[in-house]
Amino acid sequence: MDRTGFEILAEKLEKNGIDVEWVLRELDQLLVEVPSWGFSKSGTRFFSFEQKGDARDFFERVDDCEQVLKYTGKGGQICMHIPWDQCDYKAAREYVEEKGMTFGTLNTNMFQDNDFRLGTLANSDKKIRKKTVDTLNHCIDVAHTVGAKSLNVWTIDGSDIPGQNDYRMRRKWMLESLKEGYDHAVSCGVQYNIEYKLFEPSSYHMDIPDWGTALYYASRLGEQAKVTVDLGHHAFGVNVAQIVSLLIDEQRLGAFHLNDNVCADDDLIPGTINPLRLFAIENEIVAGICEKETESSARSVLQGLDISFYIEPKVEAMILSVVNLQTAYAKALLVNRKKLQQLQLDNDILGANQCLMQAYHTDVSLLLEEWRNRHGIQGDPYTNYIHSEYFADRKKRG
Ligand code: PSV
Ligand code: MN
Ligand code: MN
Repeated sequence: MDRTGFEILAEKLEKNGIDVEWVLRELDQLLVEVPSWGFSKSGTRFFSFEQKGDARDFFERVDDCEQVLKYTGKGGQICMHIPWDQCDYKAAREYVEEKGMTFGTLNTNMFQDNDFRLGTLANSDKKIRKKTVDTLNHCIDVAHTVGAKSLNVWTIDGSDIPGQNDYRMRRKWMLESLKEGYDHAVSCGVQYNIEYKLFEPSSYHMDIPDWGTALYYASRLGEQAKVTVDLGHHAFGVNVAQIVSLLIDEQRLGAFHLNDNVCADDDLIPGTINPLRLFAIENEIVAGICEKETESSARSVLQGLDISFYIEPKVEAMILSVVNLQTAYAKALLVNRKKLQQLQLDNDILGANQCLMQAYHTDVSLLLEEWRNRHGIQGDPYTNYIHSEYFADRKKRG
């Protein structure tokens, strides 16, 4: 009998020292969190274009997310967003669980309120800080109600011109407020992830601009506080893979917000602009998994997507996002680590690069197809979805 394309690939990989069954098992473990907000109308500060069929509430977002799971085999964890997903939370939990899905990280935004014009957790006004902490604690209660294991805290706090704010005072207020939320999160068994961002909405300074500051707060709070790395939140040229490796070593990498970008925080499909960067990041996760000391911290990293598609069709773009992430992860699993380590120790610069790039350049589509087949999914996720009944029906939404 003729050998299948997968069998030929597997033989080639085994010859290069890769245990293909191990790779397939590791693909099982990849945990992808899908953002509810990726299925709804979204845009820039100038305008949001409406597309027929955009999800109108949390329940429709769950329906859309279920399609991603159905066609890719991943994405059964949906991330809720407050205030965008305000609803009957008990009903939401039942709805998600009935579909065999779970709740991923609960995300918070505290900016859609005039009171937050000059900041939230680090606002100079004690009353506003209290209001923010109350909002944060409410989100933690919601996380508890729906069964979400972690909370993502991202704040808008910052300033726009020199002299506007006192950094020291704001650091003190930020720490105090974060601590109140942290204590409540710990009492509810909810992990606390702090997300940093270099810019936006403020342009002169942000109170949590980078991984170092986020790690500073996390360390001051306690073990349950971790850092969220959003790929769109750095200065140009920053090596995100290096940040990831350090945070894994420190047991402080809580989650990713995966996306891609050209100019800034563009929230594009991961791997469409810079697939090598995505691969390099996933490579650090796999490297962490392969070491005894870091295995559990690397395994527990939540591979969340944070994408707000501007003009792309939503479910299709989310399916491609998941497939791109699986692709990068599968390639990272194909790195011959022993060989790479030896080449690095030998200071064989180009040899080490070739070893890494050999994995990157491997076409893993047949490997992913085999993985999907073993999970009862036949064919290409994107093509299958656009030929589905759901795809046609979705356009009929009001
Ligand atoms: C901010 O840019 C951010 O990355 C935060 O994670 C928010 O929660 C998300 O985008 C959606 O606004
Ligand atoms: Mn984000
Ligand atoms: Mn962002």
